[in-house]
Amino acid sequence: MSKVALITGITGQDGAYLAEYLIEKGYVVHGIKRRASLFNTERIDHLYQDPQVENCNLILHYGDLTDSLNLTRIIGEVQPDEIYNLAAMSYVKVSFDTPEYTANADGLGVLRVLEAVRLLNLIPKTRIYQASTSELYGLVQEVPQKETTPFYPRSPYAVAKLYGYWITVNYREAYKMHASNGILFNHESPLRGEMFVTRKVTRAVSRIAMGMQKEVYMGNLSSKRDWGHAKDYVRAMYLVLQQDQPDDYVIATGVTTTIRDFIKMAFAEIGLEVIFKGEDVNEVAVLNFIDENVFIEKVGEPYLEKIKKRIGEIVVGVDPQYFRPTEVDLLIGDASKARTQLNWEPEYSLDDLVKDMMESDVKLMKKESYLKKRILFKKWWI
Ligand code: NAP
Ligand code: F7E
Repeated sequence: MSKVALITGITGQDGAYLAEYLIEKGYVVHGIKRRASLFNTERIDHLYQDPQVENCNLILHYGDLTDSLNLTRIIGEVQPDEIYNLAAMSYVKVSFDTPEYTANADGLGVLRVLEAVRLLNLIPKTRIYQASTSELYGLVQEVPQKETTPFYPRSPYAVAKLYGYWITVNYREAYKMHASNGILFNHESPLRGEMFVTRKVTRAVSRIAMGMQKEVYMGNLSSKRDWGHAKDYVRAMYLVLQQDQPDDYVIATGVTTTIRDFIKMAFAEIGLEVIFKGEDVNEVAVLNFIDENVFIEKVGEPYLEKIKKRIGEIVVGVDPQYFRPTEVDLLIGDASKARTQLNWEPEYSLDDLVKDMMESDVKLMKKESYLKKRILFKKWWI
């Protein structure tokens, strides 16, 4: 008999990779998808099967983490062996604009899932993974951060996730649920949402290289993040639920990098060197040097003449609209517990991640420029 998993947030970055991973392992995967005016299933379209297909192994349900009746009905119908609660309003900056909704979806949403499992008498059967986050550490109280580091959330998103973390622990202790938190540090991929900093950078660098865009405006260039690859991190989620005992785990690479250095790495990946000058809101990056062989190999000869004319010009600036009211300056995780108990190791380095994202975005932008598709790049939300 195949195991049955239910993934909330299946249309997101992690939901898509996790669905693919579990289907490869022979699971039947059910996913909860919000109703939207567009399909919004691009990340999982390659996995989709019509429900009429025999032994269909991906089944989607309309639902929302703010709707407990609907969650209880779906969980009752699906009778999952494992629930991965990945759905969330996950963009920290927007949580300052929509704090009440964020608390509802990211905080109370977790309670709704746990309570549905309890009310449906599924505790002996269903294991629950809660998508907790390194944002819980916020104003960090210890470096590096591990499972025992005190939390100090710095955004409505992180405060909502704090509730999600503790209600998961409480249901585990109160009702003996197999409910675990993965405290995941930032993880990225070619499927990362375009508003998050790494993807914003890899898209912009690809477009600048092809002459589709002059420059990109960023927020705080000095904050530091511990970035891993989402493919490694969904594997950790799976491992968390395969343990006999539920527990909480930090998942991180142990390497931290500034936004500024990530930008340099993205340009360097396609043979472009940028130099940062100035300070604070006046900081800029200027195109300094082109390794023509690398550029031709990674981007293509037709784009070379145009980019050569841009040497000495500004390609990155700062716009304070991207600053946050309270910032998380430094994240670096210690995943020793996951390494020892889950036997989890990341396979991708930061270099591998940058390469994967740049290759994908160069390809994507070439296709979009060929199709002359209008890319809404300069919209304020990215
Ligand atoms: P993501 O790409 O933003 O995906 C979030 C998913 O949640 C999407 O499928 C979204 O649906 C869905 N969603 C949002 N609000 C919902 C609601 N009210 N009801 C039902 N579904 C809803 O996020 P991700 O990067 O995959 O992250 C997955 C989870 O891990 C999130 O909980 C996030 O907070 C957490 N996390 C992420 C990271 C990271 O670095 N990626 C690190 C730590 C923790 P739409 O497609 O319709 O928007
Ligand atoms: O910002 C700085 C920004 O939006 C990273 C979510 O998945 O990971 C993510 O949250 C850093 C911050 O991710 C821009 O100020 C500078 O310091 O990519 P981000 P995040 O806020 O760390 C955690 C673990 C989650 O749980 C969340 O769900 O980059 N930054 N300039 C910028 N950030 C953005 N987005 N855009 C900029 O222009």
